[in-house]
Amino acid sequence: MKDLKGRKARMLLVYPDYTDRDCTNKTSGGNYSEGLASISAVLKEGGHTVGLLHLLNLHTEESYKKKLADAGEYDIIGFSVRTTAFPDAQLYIKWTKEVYPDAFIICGSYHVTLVPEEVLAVDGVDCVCVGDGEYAELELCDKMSAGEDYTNIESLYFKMPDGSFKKNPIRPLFADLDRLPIPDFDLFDFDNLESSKVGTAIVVVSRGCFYNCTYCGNGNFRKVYPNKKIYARFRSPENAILYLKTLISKHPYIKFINFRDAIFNMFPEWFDKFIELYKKEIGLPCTGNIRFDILTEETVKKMKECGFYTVDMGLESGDQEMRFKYLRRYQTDEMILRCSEWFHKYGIPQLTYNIIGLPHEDIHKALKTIKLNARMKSDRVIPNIFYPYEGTPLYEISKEAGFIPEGDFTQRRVPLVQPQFPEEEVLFIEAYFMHFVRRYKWAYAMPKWLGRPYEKFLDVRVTGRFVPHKFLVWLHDCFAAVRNKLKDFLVHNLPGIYVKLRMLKHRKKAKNTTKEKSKES
Ligand code: B12
Ligand code: SF4
Repeated sequence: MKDLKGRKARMLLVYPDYTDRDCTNKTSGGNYSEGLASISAVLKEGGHTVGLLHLLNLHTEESYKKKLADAGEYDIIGFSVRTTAFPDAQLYIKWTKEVYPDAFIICGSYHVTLVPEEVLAVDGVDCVCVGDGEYAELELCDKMSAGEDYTNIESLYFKMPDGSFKKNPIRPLFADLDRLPIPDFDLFDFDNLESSKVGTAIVVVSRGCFYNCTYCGNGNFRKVYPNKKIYARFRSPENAILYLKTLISKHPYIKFINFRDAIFNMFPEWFDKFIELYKKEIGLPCTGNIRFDILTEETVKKMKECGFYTVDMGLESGDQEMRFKYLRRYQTDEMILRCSEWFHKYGIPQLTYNIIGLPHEDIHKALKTIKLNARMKSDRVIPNIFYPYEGTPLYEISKEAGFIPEGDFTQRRVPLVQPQFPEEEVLFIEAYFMHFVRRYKWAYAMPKWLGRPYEKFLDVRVTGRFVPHKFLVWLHDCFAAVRNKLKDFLVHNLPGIYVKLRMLKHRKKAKNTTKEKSKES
């Protein structure tokens, strides 16, 4: 039992914040994490000290130990562990124990919430936090500081001296997010975050989501709480504005707001009220994740007025059967196309998120995703390769079908091994997604007598038996490496030019959309 004998606790948060393990030399400013900034604000309010070890790339033992030593001395070391960061986190925990054998190690975040016992079983881990962590950690710091028994704290599981696990009940969620302090943005080297460099702030004014998409962890994250009904919550519109004002006053160079809330328009009434206030009080160009099925034309019109310069939408699959049967996203093609028309009408460019390589998918179904994007006239598309998160329904479906390979698949480019949708085809669709969306858009814009044969020609170029998928993927990888280097160079050395180019691009897009609109009318 650690006893700080009346001294306030010092906590170091370790955040492995990278997804590409091959980029040891890549310099990245990293991402903001609302969870860590919120924990820090609560602990600091309680008088404790908080530091951050923001790991922006895969570290070697030597570089990690040096960074840890440079960070100074701490009583508690907390690791934020999302699923794909878990293998590396285990290494960092081992190396931490070698440097500070007496450090108290706690792990939290999404992977821990999904499989707490698996994380607690890791050598060196003393405790794990299931679900939201602010007040569990505050209690831990307070009790450790006062020399009291801390093994009864709600939401924490402990490894006891005899190796057994002590699992405390999970504390109920509180409904009112306004009782949280404004996050501690300065925990991060905020001005150097990836987003700050392009004048953007990543903002999260909510917790959770009440939908049940089968590939997403949210359905399981909420199950851990005794009062899971209130899992999806937002700060009040007024408090969310206060959050933004605090952020902007500290970092006045912020010119764009990127709301990363799971679904920004989850509560339509809240959303309508918030965007009215936002228009009056903030007015910066903004974007966020929007769902089709709860949208009205009136709201889209208000979004334009309040400053939405683009919207992000999860389309995920263009095959309606896949959406209904495997993803539990009950949105028809008609509904999607109707909402998309509203965005065109009011001149808000659309970005869609798409998943390739879903269980039971094949190249023909994936082609439908490309085609639906083309019919929607999506302005930007992000194709992601499906990753089966443990504990999600789609993980179980993949496992049952025998698509999950043995051993560690966290670093595979295509995690599922499916005979009907081989790796090279998945990678090909991912690589050439935008290329084909553009071409199908042309096909749909042509008169039918020309568009139809062109569409058929494109179909053969995607799904034809003799398409050299593997070679084309290799070619694309070479091109992407050069393009990313150039973007990195601009962001890190000439950020001003990068922001200007980005603004120019958005202006050009907005102009094109207006032109298209006037042509249509
Ligand atoms: C905003 C967001 C982002 C932002 C910010 C990321 C971040 N690290 O916070 C951006 C856009 C950068 C992002 C990127 C990615 N994301 Co994301 N993202 C979200 C989202 C929508 C909300 C997260 C959030 O801020 N919640 C609010 C905060 C307050 O809660 P929190 O982060 O959970 O933190 C609390 C607890 O977890 C806990 N806690 C957290 N850390 C620690 C540490 C300790 C020591 C303790 C004790 C407790 C603790 O206490 C916190 C306060 O209560 C969630 C989905 C959702 N839940 O709605 C997905 C989600 C977290 N993302 C996910 C993924 C996969 C990614 C990417 C890997 C995607 C990709 N392929 O690039 C990257 C990873 C980037 C990274 N370095 O983390 C997954 C994670 C799944 C998993 N099992 O790990 C989620 C759950 C969505 C999903 N698919 O299910 N994401
Ligand atoms: S709507 Fe988004 S955040 Fe909510 S369950 Fe579905 S994928 Fe997850």
